[in-house]
Amino acid sequence: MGGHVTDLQQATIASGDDDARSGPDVDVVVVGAGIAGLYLLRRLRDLGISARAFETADDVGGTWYWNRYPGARCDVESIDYQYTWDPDLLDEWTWSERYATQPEILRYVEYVADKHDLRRDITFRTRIADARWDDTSSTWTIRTERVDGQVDGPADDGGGAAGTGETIRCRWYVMATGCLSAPKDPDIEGAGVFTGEVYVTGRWPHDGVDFTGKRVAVIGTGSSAIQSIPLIADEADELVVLQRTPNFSIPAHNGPPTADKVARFDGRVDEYREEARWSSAGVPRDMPELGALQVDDAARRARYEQAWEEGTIFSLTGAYNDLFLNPAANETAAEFVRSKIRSIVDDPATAEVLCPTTYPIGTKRLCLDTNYYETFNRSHVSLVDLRSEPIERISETGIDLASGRSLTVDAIVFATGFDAMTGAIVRVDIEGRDGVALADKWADGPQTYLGLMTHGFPNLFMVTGPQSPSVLSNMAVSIEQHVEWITDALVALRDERLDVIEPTELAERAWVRHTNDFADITLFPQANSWYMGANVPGKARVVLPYVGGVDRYRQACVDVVESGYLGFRRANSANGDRAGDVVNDGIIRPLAPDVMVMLDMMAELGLPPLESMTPTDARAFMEASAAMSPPGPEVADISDGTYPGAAGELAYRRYVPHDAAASATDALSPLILYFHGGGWVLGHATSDDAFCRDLANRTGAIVVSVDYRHAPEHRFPAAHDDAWAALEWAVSAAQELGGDPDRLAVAGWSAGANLAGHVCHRARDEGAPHIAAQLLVTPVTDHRMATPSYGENADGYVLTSSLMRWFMDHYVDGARRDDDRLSILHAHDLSGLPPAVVVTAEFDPLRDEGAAYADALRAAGGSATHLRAGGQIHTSLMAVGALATPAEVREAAFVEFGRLVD
Ligand code: N01
Repeated sequence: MGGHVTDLQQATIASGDDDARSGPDVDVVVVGAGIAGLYLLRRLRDLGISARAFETADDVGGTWYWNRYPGARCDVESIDYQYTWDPDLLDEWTWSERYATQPEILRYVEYVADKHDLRRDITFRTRIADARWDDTSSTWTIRTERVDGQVDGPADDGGGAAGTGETIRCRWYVMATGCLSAPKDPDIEGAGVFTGEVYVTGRWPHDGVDFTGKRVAVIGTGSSAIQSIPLIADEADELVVLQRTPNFSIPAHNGPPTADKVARFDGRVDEYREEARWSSAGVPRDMPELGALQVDDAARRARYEQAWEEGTIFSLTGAYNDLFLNPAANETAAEFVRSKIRSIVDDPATAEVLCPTTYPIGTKRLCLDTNYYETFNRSHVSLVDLRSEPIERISETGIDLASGRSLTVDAIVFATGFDAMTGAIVRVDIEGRDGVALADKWADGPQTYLGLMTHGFPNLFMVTGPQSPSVLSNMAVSIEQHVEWITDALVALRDERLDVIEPTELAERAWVRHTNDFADITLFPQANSWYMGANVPGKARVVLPYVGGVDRYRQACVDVVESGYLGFRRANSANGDRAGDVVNDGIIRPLAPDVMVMLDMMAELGLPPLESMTPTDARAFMEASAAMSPPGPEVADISDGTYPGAAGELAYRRYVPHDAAASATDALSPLILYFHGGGWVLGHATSDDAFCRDLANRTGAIVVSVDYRHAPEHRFPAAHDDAWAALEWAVSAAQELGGDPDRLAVAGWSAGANLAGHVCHRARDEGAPHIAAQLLVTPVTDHRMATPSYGENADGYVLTSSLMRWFMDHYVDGARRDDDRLSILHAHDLSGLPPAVVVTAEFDPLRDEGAAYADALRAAGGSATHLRAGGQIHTSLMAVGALATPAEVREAAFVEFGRLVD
């Protein structure tokens, strides 16, 4: 291989580097000859990039080579789970069932390997002993080990004895090792002492097993167990299933592909596949528009029945759009499946044990079965609930339970799962720059950029790595996407005469955060699942797959490339001093994920911009939107009234916090006078209702939200005059409102924050009243509308710069905008003002003027706490109950403000 010079090496050689001239032995080393490894080999070959693959097994197939247990099938329909890169395969291969069995899928993979002559690039019966990055030559040195004798496990789990291998130097190193290929170590005492037959589902004997006449125990009730149990029960004399956590399973209804599916696929294969690539799970589906709680019980039941009959892992949890977000919605689907279990299983006690109750449905991978629950109606099948009767140890003859019972069996089947997603990667000894071991870097959970690469390990790629959609998607689609992204990245390097690629620390940190934040807005973290690494003792508990969906993820990968490999350092290995490195540092998805989802939904609705409406229509539109928002937290009391504005009576709403009611004494609470947002044009005393409730509860203050006159009917300074009138009234009526006039504070959002800021100026100028503190949430402070944040956030984040101009134009003439009352940042004097808490949002045209105001208050000798809401937009903090990610900064602001007020 050493003498073989490819196009890619040629690009490096042309740069005149001596190290490169000797060249690596091969461009790419691929680990694994499963679905991913095979496509990678084919594509690299087509691109003129040399590659060698290493595989522990003695043939191709990956997961389909190892998982030969009875009943093993793919839980994604065969129409979806097949290669798309060779379109002729569709004519050459006919699947015999809707869900193909493992032997059929393995035959398919073998057929593809033969057809494309891929085995010639694969060294079988060989595992990777270690891999080391050399920063000087920018190559990986890989040492392999021959697996002599019995091959009974994937690369990294010690199957077979080790023999001498070889040492290969390559430029790029790709782990195509699969997400579920490293079996979990048996963590049951005595696992080695049993003298009967022992089987592990993920390493089933190639000749099959005959359980006829035998007493068999199956440990575990995940997908592998649920698929195999009915078939083992067909043969065994006695079968005992040991269950620690029950799983949700729905019937696969296997058979020929359904008419619906065929109609959707046939005759429009290319469109279908494009839909799959841009779908949320890698399978085309109609996305639900409704939440589960938006329909009545009968409609919901009918929808779930339909999903049950449909029989796909996506049908039930995809029945409504909030099943992964809202626990109450999820519970409706969970209870539906429990009712099915109770109706199928004859013995009520057994049925209850089989009913999952400790985690939301879908947060452990849903199973598809054929007669699983029915199997427990067979007289020779029994179930042990390990939660009430744990395993004490495995003995020579069977399994001893803590209850004192001993199960004597002839065979034990371990269906105990995998060290998923990271196991197969970190079990290989991989050392990156400065000798850092990947296993150490990932000790507290994987850190990747896009699940494709990891900082400090240049030129190391992962196919469907952690923090990519992988196991939450149709793997066939995700594998092809990754193989294509990786090979495109190599071609781009070649085109630009580069050969090193590595994510930056910033990009990686942001992606890890994005992945975790996304998981945190879903119910996934609530389950002790292998998605969370929770099935392996000692493994970091962190969400492993990217939960944002195949479509969003693919778009991120596309955007990274279209932005010139954003978040990557790329280099030519000939440039030892790094001077010529191409570094495009940055963050691909800086918006908080729930904000991103909300903006996507708004974009899909194609709403007209507010500034294209009349103020009347814009107000009606805002009212209609507000009606769909969550109501906000309960408070002890709400009352409405009017107060004397500068030109007549105006409305207010008073919120009594829980604490004030609980104390039920004559003691007065702090009083917060609140001014709503809406650009002096929109909104009213109750339009920020949810925020005011939260403000009251978290500060323990009485909050009084006041209306004021709006433009264009009432132009500047009408709203400012009303704000002052409201303050004077609040002081005089404080005790009546239950508030302490000596602990009076003001708060506001946006234009309302501008009013709150203004009344502080005027109270100082007039010597009274005393204002204890001011809370300014994304305030308007500067009339010029010319800060960098106006340019950066001009479009797309609800408050656009054109909408802000529309507000300003309606409220105040250009000539009057530098008035101190409006342009509080440029007021003649900023000293002597109440202590302030100023919150700014990263993606807000008003960000910089809010920050400048906090700075200016401090510069004038005052106190100002500035909280920056990273990843948030102008409206984020108001979305109480609707957006999860702004809650942290909102609470921090309330805590600080509450401290100042009290
Ligand atoms: O593994 P699992 P799996 N004592 O981790 C139990 C894919 N797959 O191999 O939940 C007692 O789901 C464990 O209990 P608990 C598919 O994505 C795909 O079945 O940890 N019990 C659990 O019940 C699937 O999700 C197909 O409390 C112990 C079981 O063992 C993934 O592979 C087919 C135990 C393990 O279930 C993994 O499925 C099969 C102990 N010490 C699998 N340790 C397809 O259709 C573990 N358990 C493509």
